Amino acid sequence: MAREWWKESVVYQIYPRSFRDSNGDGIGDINGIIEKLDYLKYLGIDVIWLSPVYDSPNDDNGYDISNYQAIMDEFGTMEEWETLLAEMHKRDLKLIMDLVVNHTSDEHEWFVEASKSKENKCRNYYFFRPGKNNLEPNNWESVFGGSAWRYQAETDEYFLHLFSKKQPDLNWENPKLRKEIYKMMSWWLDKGIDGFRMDVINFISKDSRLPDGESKKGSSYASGAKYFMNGPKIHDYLQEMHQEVLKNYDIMTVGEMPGATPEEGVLYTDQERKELDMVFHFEHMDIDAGEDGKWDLKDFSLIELKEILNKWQVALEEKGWNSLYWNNHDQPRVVSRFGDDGEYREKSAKMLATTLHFMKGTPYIYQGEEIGMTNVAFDSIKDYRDIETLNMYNEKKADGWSEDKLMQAIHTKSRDNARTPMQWNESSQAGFTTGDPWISVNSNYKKINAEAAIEDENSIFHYYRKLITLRKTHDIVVDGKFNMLEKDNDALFVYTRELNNQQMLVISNFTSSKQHYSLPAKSFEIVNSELLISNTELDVNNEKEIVLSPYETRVYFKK
Ligand code: TEU
Ligand code: CA
Repeated sequence: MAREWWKESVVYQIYPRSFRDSNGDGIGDINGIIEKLDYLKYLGIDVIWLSPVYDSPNDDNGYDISNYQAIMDEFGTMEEWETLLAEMHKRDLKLIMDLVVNHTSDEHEWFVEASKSKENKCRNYYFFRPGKNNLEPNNWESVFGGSAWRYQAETDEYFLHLFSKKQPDLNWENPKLRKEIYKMMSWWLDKGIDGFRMDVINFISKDSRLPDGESKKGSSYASGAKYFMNGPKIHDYLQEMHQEVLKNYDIMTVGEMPGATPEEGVLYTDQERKELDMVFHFEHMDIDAGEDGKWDLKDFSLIELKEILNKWQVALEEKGWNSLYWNNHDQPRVVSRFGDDGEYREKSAKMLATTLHFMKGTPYIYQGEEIGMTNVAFDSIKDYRDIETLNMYNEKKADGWSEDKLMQAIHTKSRDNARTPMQWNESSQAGFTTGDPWISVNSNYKKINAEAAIEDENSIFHYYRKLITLRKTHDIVVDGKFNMLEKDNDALFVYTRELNNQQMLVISNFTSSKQHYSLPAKSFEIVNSELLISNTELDVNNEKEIVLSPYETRVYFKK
């Protein structure tokens, strides 16, 4: 069946600051990535999503861009970036870059210009508004805490920043601004990149009235999400972007869409609508958050997780395409979050990978996931670097949270869990740097590192290689229809895939205890099926009743 290359691909996300430092300044860089391309090729991935490497003051580690067409000095030069792209293409690896166009850095020349006067030609590239009754123009809060508005005395107005104070939002209502963005996108695509991951792209259309959000009890600010998520003109802008830029290239696009529903996911990814190819939704990333948001810790429910993933599989079955991910640079590490990073670390990491990779969609592997890297638990807030974490610490401390409660929330949910340096080997600093790393290495690196994983044929790393190979050798993994079983089972994640007369059955035990399961005769004929992969040594004789050991996973296949 002829299909787009990105439907068959496995994507690996690199957070450059933490991947590999080649010059000893403690910061990952482009030459460090070049050093590791053979490792990535050996893993078997096809595409690399590179988090931002553009000029940036690093208020939000590169997601605050001051020049879209220059490489951040700490990461290297444009020539080194060109070499990276050439070396990737030489290895038949594709590169998608991170497109961050909901906002720029406040050090971007557009913003520097815009700040000079209300009449400046760039003023309307951003949201500048007068205050109201000595308050901000509305009551929206920033994703990183506090007001989403920052006052500028020079012109006696406020500007909108949904993220940090140094990340002013771009005004997409302005056709001149949109044209500048499209020109920049084409400039990168003409260099030969293979697509974009688009940062909070469903935030770019705001309700132009910028109305107040519903105030929360005891908080002076409110979420404005309903007025900027999936906003009034988002589809117009994406279709215009497709018409002006995207349609001219054989590329892949994935939109990061906090707050998107499956129904919106179809609108964004139905190829006939000529918008994007796939989206990252967040519904499964919010299930261990209470009503006060991510820091309000809550145990996750497997039934809810299955409900959400099933909803997205079913909604995008006919039209649209799913991204499949557990991890990225903003999320805690999945083996600590939904698995067991203690006794069953390796087994649960393999189970989680199996459960994800046999669903329908394009799977994403975040750096370190392939070796089962875990969350980190630094003793002191001084060891943390992420602006979201540091703002939360100060804000909640002022609200009276104890040090224990603060650190427990940070250990569980901080984005720095994903940003400790990649663990390459057991030498000092895990082989990430010969200098002092910008953030400390997780102390478990002597046990958990790529070199040890490559040497151990039963490692998570080699298990990921098998998963990727199975995707390449079995059409059913890409094209098969998904069907969730055992929806009300709070211990087992069970589903089938079907393609013509082929069938696949995936069974995963999400618990640390044994689980009994009677194979579903009607939806999968176990007889004459083969065991495709498992994280457990099994003497399978196609019995009807099975007992799954802790975190055991099995995949049966029948053609
Ligand atoms: O993230 C968007 C986003 O919503 C994140 O803030 C995420 O949901 C949250 O941090 C989870 O705690 C994108 C980038 O991935 C993130 O790194 C940036 O900080 C953010 O946009 C602003 O560019
Ligand atoms: Ca470096």
